[in-house]
Amino acid sequence: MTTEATEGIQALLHEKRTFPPSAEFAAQANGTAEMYDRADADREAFWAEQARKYVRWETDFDQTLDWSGAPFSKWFLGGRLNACVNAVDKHVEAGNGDRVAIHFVGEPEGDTRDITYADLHGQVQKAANALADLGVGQGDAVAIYLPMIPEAVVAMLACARLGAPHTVVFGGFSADALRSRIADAGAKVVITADGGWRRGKPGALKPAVDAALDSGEHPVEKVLVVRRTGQDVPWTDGRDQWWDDALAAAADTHEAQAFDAEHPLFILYTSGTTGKPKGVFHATGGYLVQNAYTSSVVLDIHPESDVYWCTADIGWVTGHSYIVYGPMTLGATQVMYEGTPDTPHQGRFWEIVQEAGVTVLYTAPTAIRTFMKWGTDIPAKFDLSSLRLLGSVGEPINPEAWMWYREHIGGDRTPIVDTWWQTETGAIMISPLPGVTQARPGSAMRPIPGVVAEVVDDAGQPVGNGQGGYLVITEPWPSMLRGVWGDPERYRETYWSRFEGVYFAGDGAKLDDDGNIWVLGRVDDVMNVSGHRMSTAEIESALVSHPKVAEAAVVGAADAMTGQAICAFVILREDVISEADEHGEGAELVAELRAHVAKEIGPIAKPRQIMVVAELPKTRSGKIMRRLLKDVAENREVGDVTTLADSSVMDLISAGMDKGD
Ligand code: 6R9
Repeated sequence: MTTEATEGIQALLHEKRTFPPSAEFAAQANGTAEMYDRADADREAFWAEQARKYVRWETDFDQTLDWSGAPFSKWFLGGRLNACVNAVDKHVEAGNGDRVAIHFVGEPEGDTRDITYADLHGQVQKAANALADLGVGQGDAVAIYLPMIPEAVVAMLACARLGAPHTVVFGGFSADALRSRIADAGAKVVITADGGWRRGKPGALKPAVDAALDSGEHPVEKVLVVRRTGQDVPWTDGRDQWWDDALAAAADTHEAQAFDAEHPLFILYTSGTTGKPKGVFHATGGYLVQNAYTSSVVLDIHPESDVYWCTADIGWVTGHSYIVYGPMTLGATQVMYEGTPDTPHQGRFWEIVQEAGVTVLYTAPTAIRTFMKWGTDIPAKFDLSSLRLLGSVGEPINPEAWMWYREHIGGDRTPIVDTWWQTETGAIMISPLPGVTQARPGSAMRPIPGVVAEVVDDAGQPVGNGQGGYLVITEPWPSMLRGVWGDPERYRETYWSRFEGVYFAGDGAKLDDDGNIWVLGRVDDVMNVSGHRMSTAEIESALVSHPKVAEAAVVGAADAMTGQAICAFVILREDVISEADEHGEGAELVAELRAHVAKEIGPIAKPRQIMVVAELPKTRSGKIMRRLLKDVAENREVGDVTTLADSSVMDLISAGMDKGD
């Protein structure tokens, strides 16, 4: 992917704007320029320093890294720690028990709760005792299937306290998905809720657990049920127990034990390109170190003064790393929101920012583009002046969305950190340091101090500036996955076999003229049209740069003439579309958009087909499921939609397609 790929990415390479931090921001920032030099000079010493700075070790480690069994790594050998003690007890002992840990905002308006570190300390001890009473001990897996409520955090931390690896399954996943994860992890206990609030209505969760457990063999002995919505739930006596009752019956104090740095902290399932989901697992020490460090130097959290808000769901790795383990190890105050951005109105996020005085906001490009679609007048109604830093994660952020985010949310003032990382990397890997980097809209910029990444060609050779290739990590890092649960061979095969001795992330990337990294998206999203390789992200970016387009998804559909043909699905911006666009033939608009892409990238990038749609199929973590769009574009029956946030979206798109043809 050398010369061909770079032909197609020139459109992004012309982005030259840079945004340095203000002197005021730089002066207070946790991340500094000299960290790059120090990490380069002695990487292991640098990580050892971060480990001792951010994490409390009950027994100090005596060796930073053991890479002799590569690609299996061990970090902070001899060290012993407890992740829950780091996230909770440590802050109470330091006299910060009165600090709010979680400012919970439920979906129903007015349903808020402030939970201090001292409150949490009480709850995690009781929950740990309750789990221990059910027979959960070190090494026993626990499945967590909960909505975005504080009990999810308490449940995760109580497991960590016991050394019981948790596996959190998205509340939006089906009973089938839950069953396969429970079985693979060998979970003894499931923690769930009666239901959760979603778009003004209670949505049931418990029946999915029953369905998962009713169909055949499973290792589950007990189910703990949190009361959230108060709806009726089916009950299995002897197996099911209310969370409240279990906690009430449990002892108040729990003495935490320290575990080996390499003890597994959690398993999180993530879908690969084929086959069953992989159980990515992380080790306690290295994971905690890199998450606390990046929460400090990238998200710039100052625990004594910031109000931080990460909008991710806890069932996604971003929720694990940047709601629970990173910010809480620092002792941050954060907002946790249960609902969707448009319930009960499209200004809900900005209302929360205003009311809670949020200073650091971490969200996803898909959300930002949705806000763009809803129009700038909505955030303009709220006072967002408390914000001082914005973050982006999950997919490439196109320069237009980046600029909109900075201008309309950040008041043209805040730095933006576009953070590249994965479930597998455990923590942020490539990102600006907000007080140092002159960020360029659309680029994740450079590996953070301590991380070494490269862009390589097909043969594994580093590409030069201005060229594209594969993004690889060339040195081990503390929060790297320790493997695929129960399948060491799959770990080696999936991540370490494409290029000799380096980790291949699965993403394509390019270097701009200044050597900054632009992540283009998964290489399986790279199309080949008449022998030209093009990234779906790049064409999406061109489409979104048109004033009428809010969001776009592009897929390569099989084409007898050209190998693959570009098919685009676009959502229009509500505040700029005309009557004609909305109700007319649409043919003019489609021609206008094709011409726009041709102008931005070149005639070769003109989509064969552009479909105007009302919604795009997305997973609960906000990723567009291109596989489904490809089914539509190739006139196939639409495949498995179980991981969609809203499975009816595909019916609408397919119906529109039939009409359109
Ligand atoms: C944290 C998370 C990982 C994949 C990754 C890449 C995409 C994430 C990105 C980004 C471009 C960014 N991705 N952050 N692409 N720029 N800042 O999202 O984990 O769910 O495992 O997804 O997401 O394609 O490979 P995960």
